[in-house]
Amino acid sequence: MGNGRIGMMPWGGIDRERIVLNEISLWSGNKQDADNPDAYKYLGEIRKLLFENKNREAQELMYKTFTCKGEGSSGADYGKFENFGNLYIDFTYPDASGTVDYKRTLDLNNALSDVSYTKGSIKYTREYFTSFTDDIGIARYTADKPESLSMRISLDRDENYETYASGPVLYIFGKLSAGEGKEGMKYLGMVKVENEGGYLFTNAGDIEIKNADEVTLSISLATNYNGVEQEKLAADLLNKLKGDYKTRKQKHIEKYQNLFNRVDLTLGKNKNSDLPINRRLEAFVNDRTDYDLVALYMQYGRYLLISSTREGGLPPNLQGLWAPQIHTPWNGDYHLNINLQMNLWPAEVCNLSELHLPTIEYVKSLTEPGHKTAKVYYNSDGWVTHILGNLWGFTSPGESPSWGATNTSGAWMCRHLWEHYLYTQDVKYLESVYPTMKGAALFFENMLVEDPNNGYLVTAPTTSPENTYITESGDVLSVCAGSTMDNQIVRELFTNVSQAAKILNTDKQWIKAIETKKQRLAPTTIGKYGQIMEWLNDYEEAEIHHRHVSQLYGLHPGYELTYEKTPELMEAAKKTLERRGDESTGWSMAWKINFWARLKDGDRTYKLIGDLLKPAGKGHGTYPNLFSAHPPMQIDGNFGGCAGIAEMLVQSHAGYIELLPSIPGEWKDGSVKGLKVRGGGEVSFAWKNGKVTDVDFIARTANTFVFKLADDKMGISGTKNYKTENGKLFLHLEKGEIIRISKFP
Ligand code: FUC
Repeated sequence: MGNGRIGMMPWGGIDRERIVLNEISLWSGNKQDADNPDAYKYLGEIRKLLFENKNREAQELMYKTFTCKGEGSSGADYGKFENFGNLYIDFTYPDASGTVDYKRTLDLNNALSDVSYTKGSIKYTREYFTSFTDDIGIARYTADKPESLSMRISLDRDENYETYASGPVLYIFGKLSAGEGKEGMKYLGMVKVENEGGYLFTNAGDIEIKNADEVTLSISLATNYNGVEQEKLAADLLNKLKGDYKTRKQKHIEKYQNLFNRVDLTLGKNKNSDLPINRRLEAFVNDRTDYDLVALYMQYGRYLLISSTREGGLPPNLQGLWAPQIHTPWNGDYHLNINLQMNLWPAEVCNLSELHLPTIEYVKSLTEPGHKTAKVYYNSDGWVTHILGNLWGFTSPGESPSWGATNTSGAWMCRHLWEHYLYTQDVKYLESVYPTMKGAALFFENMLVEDPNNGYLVTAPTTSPENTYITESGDVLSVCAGSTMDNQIVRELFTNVSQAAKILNTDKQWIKAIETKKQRLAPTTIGKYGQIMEWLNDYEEAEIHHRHVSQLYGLHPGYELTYEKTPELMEAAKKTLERRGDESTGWSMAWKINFWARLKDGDRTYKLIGDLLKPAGKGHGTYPNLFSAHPPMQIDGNFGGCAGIAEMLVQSHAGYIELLPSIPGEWKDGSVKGLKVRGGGEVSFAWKNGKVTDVDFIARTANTFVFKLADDKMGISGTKNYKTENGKLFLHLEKGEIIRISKFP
């Protein structure tokens, strides 16, 4: 459960219930200056070594000089997203006989969860939600016979906490660690216990309920991030609770549904579709006709995004906001060489555009520290950030150049700023993010350097995220100049910033300079295996099945590669994916779903969905609660998979809107409602025998919308303002106009 700020995971135990609590801003660490002031002195030498093909020496020098100051991501200053604590409910039952009819549900339509079971002759029911309206968590316990509920309620955490009870309220509070001499974050959690019938006893550290008819826990969590008074906030939220339970629950559902109900997907059920989700996943291994599971997975991704971020809040981190531990893997941070980006892939297409904004605000907040980092390391203007991202504005390179040197992360994030504009066409918004995009471009305008071996302007030093290559002399290295991903990202950034400047009618001269530099970037090139080269040299990769497929950035999320513009590169992209293989970490398979969808191979796309949904066990795939397994659990795979399913249904990146670009042959019939397209439209349609039948399209903004229609025998109603040309339909629509495209009778 989650409402974009607080997260809860009720584990549903019968004798002992554990509810894992999270709050999105609960981070240890604090602001730090991690920029190494001496780094720039070595930049020239590192580049010289690279251009003399002394890559090993360049890398060695980088390890000594061109990293962050201090311990980087393992340091106390950097910090980590931490679990808030655990709420335990230990039950005593009047009838200790065995449990039957146990059932646990997560209801995506209403953002509710429940547990029910029978012990002896008594049926017990629990209901949970994290209220979108009251901003607190709820756990409610009932039984179908009076006086049947007895329980002990307590709170704990693995470290840095105190807990006590006073009256009907349990408290947990503490202060997290930060770097030396720094103030750690403070937090306070309150659980208010209300019983109907029976007795409530307050002990020193817990609350006991005896023989109640009904018990409700209201869970209020707060931190002092951004100057909030955590004690006041936690108490205020509880004090403000008004109205009866039913009304409050109804309001929660309504607010949630404002977002969730925008999209609907129907793909068809089979005999397995009503199995419990763990069994359903197992059944899917051998029988992939449970198409409804795919629809569910897409909606689950939307549910998770709605639950883990909200306007005015923070982006979803590596665990979304569902960390069961203090020491979250990879610090539960904002990794910026694929992970945070992937979390937001569904935002626009899946009609949750406003949920993109917290991440966009986060990117804006990096420009100030990133400006300093740009100066200190590269003596460049603008701003830069590398792969590590935390709550505290960390922008320096990571402590190990093999993964920490990538400097196109901020530029990659800028595609999110631009895409939000493409989907909303909101010029005022574009104005507000233009300085951030421009700052990222200024950095590369200054930082790019000519590679004397080929005359191209390259990023140097850099890496192709986390992958290693083998040199002719047998060295296995990461550091290089001008990786393919960097070239594609910088080309895209320069293109987008030029377009933005034109729309905003500004920076004419500067844009010319940027355009000139853009022409001098290395093109995406095909190598000896017919693959897309990952580096400027056609090196062998040390790990052929490496999880990152950064050289295909231009296929997805970028769109430098399309069948229309670069047919040979599209074939080379297929070869690249064949060489890499399908099975990998959760997020890597999710990315491959998107790649194959862009390659318009529906059957292969579906095969990858099967790989992603494979029961994870201890490996990669999907856990029984549908969380993605890197392993361990990492939320990006969920979001990437969700976006990939949308990408199978609608694409709008290549200058036109295409429906069903990449569904498998076996998805004969289906329908989808409410997906968004670039240009500012919303599309709903049905298909039969793999062919689109009816399309309802709403222009959310005035524009000319171009459709590529497989079937030209379609009729248009609702407008006369259209023409068809070369298999494309051009519709000029005013804001709010609704049209229907349907098959002629
Ligand atoms: C990237 C990936 C890892 C992991 C980490 C959080 O660095 O290479 O696989 O997902 O992020």
